[in-house]
Amino acid sequence: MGSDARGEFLCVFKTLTDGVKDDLRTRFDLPEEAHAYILRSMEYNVPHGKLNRGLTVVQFARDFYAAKGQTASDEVIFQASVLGWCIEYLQAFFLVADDIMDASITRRGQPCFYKLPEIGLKAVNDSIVLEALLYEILRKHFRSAQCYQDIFDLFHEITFTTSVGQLLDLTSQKEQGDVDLSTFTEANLVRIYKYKTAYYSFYLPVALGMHLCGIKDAELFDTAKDICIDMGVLFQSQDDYIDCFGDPKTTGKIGTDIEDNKCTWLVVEALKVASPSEKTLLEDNYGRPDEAKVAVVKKLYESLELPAKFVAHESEYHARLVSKIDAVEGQMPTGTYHFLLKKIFKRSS
Ligand code: DMA
Ligand code: MG
Ligand code: MG
Ligand code: MG
Repeated sequence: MGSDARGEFLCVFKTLTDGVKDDLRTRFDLPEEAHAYILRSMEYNVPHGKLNRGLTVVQFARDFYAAKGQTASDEVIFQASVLGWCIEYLQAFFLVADDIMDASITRRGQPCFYKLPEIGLKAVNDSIVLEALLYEILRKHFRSAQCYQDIFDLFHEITFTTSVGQLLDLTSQKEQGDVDLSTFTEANLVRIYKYKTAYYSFYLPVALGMHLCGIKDAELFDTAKDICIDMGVLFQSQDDYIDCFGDPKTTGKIGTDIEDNKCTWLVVEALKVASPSEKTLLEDNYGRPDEAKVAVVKKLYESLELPAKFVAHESEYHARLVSKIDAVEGQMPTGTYHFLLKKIFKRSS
């Protein structure tokens, strides 16, 4: 999918935004200022990411029809784009809230929404408005579609799953300064990854594409889930890695995991090889909002050769995913999985 696909997808955002603009006017008796506030939040928080989740729905529709020797109609591509934007709204809703909870500073190369002096904790409500807009858009465009109920349920189910994942992420940390290394286990890590990231980032776009294309076979959804969850686990380990070792100019966000006492790939991996004195060093420096202490942890990660271990981990996961995808060839179109894998393998943003 080239840059024109991204351009076309962004055009649909404009159409949807114009629709929301008009609907807000007829729906509520809003003063101009409140109307502008909602539109600003949408423009600020929804369209500036990589759009991988949204574009995946469109890719799935193209691949599904291509596998039958057909071309997806403009109507199908538009519908897939609407669903894609619904995921991007869902993502905006999660991220606005996530940045508050993680005390983050920047997102997608701009200040986190709550960090804007005129926004602050109003961003809590703005995240709720973004979620509500998803369902407004969905109803407007899918109310009479056969797949509406399934899609509606799926969005709710996966929102619930993701919120449970966020809860696990947030409660895996003790309070700042209270470091309990025993909770940083691989089992806890994978559970957090699966629920907070994999379902909404990978399974949701594929499953929406499947519903849109009329796929009903529950086994095919299970197969898709299996591959997508693995991909999501890889993706979140990358997110953890670049939180510490990425370049904020490329990632668009300044890492906060060490300060925030998070259960991450890096800390779990460090504990597998750390000596007793290195574990004490972690206990004394992890989970504190102190630049010097964060630097001590980063240095420890480097001396434990975590960057090299990460390269190996990524390649191993990639190889496993390729064979999983190869194994379902013929059962379902696999182009979308390769599209996703290509987007994420060795990513730096
Ligand atoms: C984010 O995990 C998960 C959700 C559901 C938004 P994270 O806090 O590691 O993400 P980021 O690094 O982008 O803040
Ligand atoms: Mg975060
Ligand atoms: Mg978070
Ligand atoms: Mg992160």
